[in-house]
Amino acid sequence: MSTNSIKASSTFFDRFNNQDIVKFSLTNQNNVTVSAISLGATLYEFSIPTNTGRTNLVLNYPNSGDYLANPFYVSMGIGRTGGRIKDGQLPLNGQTYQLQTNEGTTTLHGGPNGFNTQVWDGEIVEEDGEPTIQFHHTQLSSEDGFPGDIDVTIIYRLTNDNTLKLTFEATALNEDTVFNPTYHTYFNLGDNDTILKHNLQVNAEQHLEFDDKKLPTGNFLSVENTPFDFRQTTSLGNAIQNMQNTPEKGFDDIFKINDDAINNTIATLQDPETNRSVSITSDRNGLVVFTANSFTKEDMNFSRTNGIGIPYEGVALEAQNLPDATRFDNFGDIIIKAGETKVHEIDYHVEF
Ligand code: FUC
Repeated sequence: MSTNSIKASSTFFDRFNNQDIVKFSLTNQNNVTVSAISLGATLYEFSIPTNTGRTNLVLNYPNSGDYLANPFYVSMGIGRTGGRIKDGQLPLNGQTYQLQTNEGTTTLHGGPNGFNTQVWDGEIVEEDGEPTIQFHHTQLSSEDGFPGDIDVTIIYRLTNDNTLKLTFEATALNEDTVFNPTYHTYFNLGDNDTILKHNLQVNAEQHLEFDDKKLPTGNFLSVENTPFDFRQTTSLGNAIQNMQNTPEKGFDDIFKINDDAINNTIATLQDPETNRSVSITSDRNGLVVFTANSFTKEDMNFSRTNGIGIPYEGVALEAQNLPDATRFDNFGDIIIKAGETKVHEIDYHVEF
């Protein structure tokens, strides 16, 4: 007889590029379900029971093909490196590696063959008496152009206090390389089509200055007296309103997490209408906030909005190290030495 308090299952999801895509699910004692599909190790569902049924707090699509039909990485696993690398040129150990590019001259989110494009080997693995979802993939240098091959495991653990713990483990198999994965999770906690009524709090005194390609210049800007000031719980709708004079008409920005918040709560998103919230814990110094300003009606087959995309439909909160970190001395360490293993964790704690 099983004594697990977390229930696990796996089912066929669909066929994509001649491969079976599998969906794995975990459900806790409060009837909270987390599921993931093997394409991109994507977070597919983080659903809670409600008075009328269930609500999924993350954006998703019905088919695997929908995920790569647009450039928005909807709730997908991102790696080797989240964010942009200037000119696709990775400085490492005094050398420069030319990577594959996928946004003009820039390498974005691991490039055109990044983690999100891979079909991961998934399985339910019991750990400490509870099931977990574990995705495994060996990312080859010959595949994505980064130096060295890495063995990567992404683990989903769900607790009975409604926390999803995402762990990334990477071992550099043969050369020094870089590892700065994230999840491109778009939350919409409410019952509306947009997040404009949500509140956001971010433990960041500073955000990054960009050039005109959204590449970091290396300068840190104070959030004080700007729409970037989320130190106190702030209306996201008002903040977005105050960004209407920017090309993005919203946020697509990188916050530098305060030192004392690292390994603790870095940000909290809440929907006052439904009283639902998610708090994010991370062991790294960056958070991208992307308010889905440029979502398009076409090519975004969202389940939530019946097959169309809507600007501000969700907010992507991408916990990671500051991007392009080997270019700047003070951005943090994303290097894995040959033979070494590095582990990172992002936790989402929901309340409802
Ligand atoms: C974020 C942004 C990018 C891009 C992507 C889908 O990471 O920084 O601009 O639009 O999301």
